[in-house]
Amino acid sequence: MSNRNDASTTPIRLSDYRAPAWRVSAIELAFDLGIDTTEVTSKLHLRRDPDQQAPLRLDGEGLELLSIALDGQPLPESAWRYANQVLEVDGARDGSLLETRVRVQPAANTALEGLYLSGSREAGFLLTQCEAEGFRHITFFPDRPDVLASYTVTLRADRDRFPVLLAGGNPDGHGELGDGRHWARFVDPHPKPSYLFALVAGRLQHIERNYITGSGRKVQLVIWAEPDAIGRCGYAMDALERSMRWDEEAYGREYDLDVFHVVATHDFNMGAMENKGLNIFNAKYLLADPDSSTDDEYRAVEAVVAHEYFHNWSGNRVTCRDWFQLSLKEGLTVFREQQFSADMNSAPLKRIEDVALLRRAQFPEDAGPLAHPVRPAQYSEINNFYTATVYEKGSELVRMVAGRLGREGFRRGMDLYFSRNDGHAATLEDFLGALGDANQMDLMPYLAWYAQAGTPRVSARGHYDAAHRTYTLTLSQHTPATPSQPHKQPVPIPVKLALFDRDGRMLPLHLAGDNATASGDSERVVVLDRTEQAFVFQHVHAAPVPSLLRGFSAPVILECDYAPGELALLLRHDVDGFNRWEAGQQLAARAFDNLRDGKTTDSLDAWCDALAALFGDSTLDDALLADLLTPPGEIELAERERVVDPSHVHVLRQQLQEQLALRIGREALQQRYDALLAHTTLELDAISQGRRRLKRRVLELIARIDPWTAHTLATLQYDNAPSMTDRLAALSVLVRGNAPQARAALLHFRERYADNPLAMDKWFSVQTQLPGETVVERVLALESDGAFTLKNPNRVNALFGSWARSNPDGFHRADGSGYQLLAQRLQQLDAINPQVAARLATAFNGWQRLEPGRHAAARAAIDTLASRPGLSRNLREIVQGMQHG
Ligand code: B3K
Ligand code: ZN
Repeated sequence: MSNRNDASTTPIRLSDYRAPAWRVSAIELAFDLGIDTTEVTSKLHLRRDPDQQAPLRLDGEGLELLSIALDGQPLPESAWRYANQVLEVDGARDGSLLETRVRVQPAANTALEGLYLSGSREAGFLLTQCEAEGFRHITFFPDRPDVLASYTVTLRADRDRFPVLLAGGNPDGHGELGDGRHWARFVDPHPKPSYLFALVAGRLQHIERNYITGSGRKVQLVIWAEPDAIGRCGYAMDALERSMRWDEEAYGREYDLDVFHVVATHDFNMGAMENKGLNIFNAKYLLADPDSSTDDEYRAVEAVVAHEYFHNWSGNRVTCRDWFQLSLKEGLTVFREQQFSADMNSAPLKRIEDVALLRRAQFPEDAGPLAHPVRPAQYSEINNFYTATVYEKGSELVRMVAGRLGREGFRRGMDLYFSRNDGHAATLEDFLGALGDANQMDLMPYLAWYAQAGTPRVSARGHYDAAHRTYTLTLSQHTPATPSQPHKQPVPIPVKLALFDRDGRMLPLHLAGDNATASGDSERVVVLDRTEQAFVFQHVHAAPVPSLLRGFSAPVILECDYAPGELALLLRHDVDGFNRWEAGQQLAARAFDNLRDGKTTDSLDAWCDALAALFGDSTLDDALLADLLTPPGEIELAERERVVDPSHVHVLRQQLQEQLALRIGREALQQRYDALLAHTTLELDAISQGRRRLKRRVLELIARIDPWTAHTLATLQYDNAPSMTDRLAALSVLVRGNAPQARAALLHFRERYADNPLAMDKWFSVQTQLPGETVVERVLALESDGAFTLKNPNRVNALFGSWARSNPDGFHRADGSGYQLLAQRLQQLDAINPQVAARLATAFNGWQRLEPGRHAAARAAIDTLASRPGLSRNLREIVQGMQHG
């Protein structure tokens, strides 16, 4: 356990890991709950490791110690010391019982870690957030994930103020206490780490449903929310049931308690939390109704409900030995969630969405000052490592390995992983070991991926030998240096590929040296595990076009010397929906280069022509067409530049879309828009969602070439929209286009949704997407709106997060005003909520490659922030990383 005070940035290192000297077999907790003060009594049943001599040390932060007793005897002050967030106790032995009583202050807890108040003092409720190290804000404990204990939790509180009392585990009685107070007890039969502890208390309403597991056990599913939100929980309940069934069918995993509680809160630092038997959700990922949620939000609710549920096995039953193994549960659970979403919706669209996210969020992280391996070697503040690298790249690593094993092999490996490690705290070696052992395969070479930061670059060169009818594909890999990792090893890179002839047909593959069984298939995987390798395909009758990295078979950047016509061919003919989109993305990036360099328009022409042709193809799925019509985003395009001018990137991307719109033609666009509009519904099925997605994209393209018409259509769409998806799409077109109609629509939206915080977040965030100079002024104006507060993480992210992350042109103002504003707010926010401040500070990522003027301005803002006294460990680690990374 750590022994650090707030001023300390002494890193914790993976190489320093030691098994705990003291464990806790069981903990009995009793809470006397109150909003201003809550008292917590804890009884720890201690076990000592006979091979270690260390004294008993327990983590505890900000606790007021009221009493302490060992084995029934009150301890004199000389027998314990509480300093630097560690309580050291003399005289404990194996089997001792340590009893402490502490006082904490929920209403004063603005960091939303430990026990805190959500909402107002009058109407709000109490809840906890423990991962990663929040439990030490509640009581003294060895607060590390490899200490697994059985929990018995008793809650006592005023019945009127806290009619609902919940904790993880199964209910084990409740009753009255007299003088208006009542109690409830919960017992969790499954030993768990402290980060999975949770309680909730307050005035909440619920919906419930019985679920019968595959083996016939009855489980009560209950979703809790505040009275104004309970009507929006039905979709989450359906999603929960689908998730439970899916995990039984896909992985043979059943739920293991009698009850499963889920609670929604508006005050939460992240998306949701998988506490055992008592999941707690940011309302953003639980509540859904057509009037206030978009289609994307519906899918996010389904995905996050599934993600947290899947953690019950990948995270809770098998947990992490230490926080360096975080991706063991997060990468694996993201992967399982992605599989589930692909099964529930469209697999290619899901893959497109996931890869787009990886490129937008993880590749820049891997290329910037905060780059870190999926299993970091050290950290100062663990909450800073819940990153796209640990989650999204972590999931890609699982996907690669799963792809190597095939569906059945992976299932066999997962069964072995779960059975070997059930009830234990495991490592990534345990994971790869089980998957490998179940398949007689050595997967340890994949550990190199977990240890090495940076995105590998794979370059592919093809050579066709007409005389011998061979096609030689030479693949090589190189991973650029990242902070503190100058030299990189080659990693195993599975490249799934196919070859197309010039008519767009897939060719049978005969790889030299291959065994006969695989020969003749039209798709296969080759593994590049050295710096350079050549793969020779035989009996190839004409120079083929390779389709590489199909389905995005490895998280790398592929560089291939395609001619524009070859990419256009794949965009038209590839049967792999993902690779079809991918060909379009590559071609669009080259079209962007054409516009920037002004030398040729070959790629621009090929891209526009291919898409104009596809636009007229009525067999194409609307949602896929919408994605095909969307070029890579500004962040992704900027990643390709050596020196970045975000305004220039913005202008060029706009021109790219203008060229596309002109090529498709205003008439064709408007006809398509009208046809889609005629089908406007409220339905949530895939076809209706696809129509809305395409309608938005078409409207945005019209706006590039005929703003007046687009704004007229958008105003009508806004006024008549039956769903939030259509309403917000229209509002976004008006705002981004600086349309005169935007003002009235914004006023209307503000009034209509004043009482709906999640909809109000959208009102804030859409306005941060204003183009150009005026956005900093708009952000300042929005800050003084009565609905803005730095205390609510969703609101902070809606305003500052959306601005700094999703509007690069509006954040990176040439005069540095954007950087100064963000740095000032980060300092204020840090005093309220360090986790949210630290995450927002990562918006400075990429500053080193900015053009000289912005580079200097960003550096000045970062340095000024770094020099401020009293920064939290969270924010300081990020800001110093930005400076020195
Ligand atoms: N495990 C939580 C994240 C906890 C973040 C702590 N700072 C949510 C999830 O990944 O499921
Ligand atoms: Zn998770």
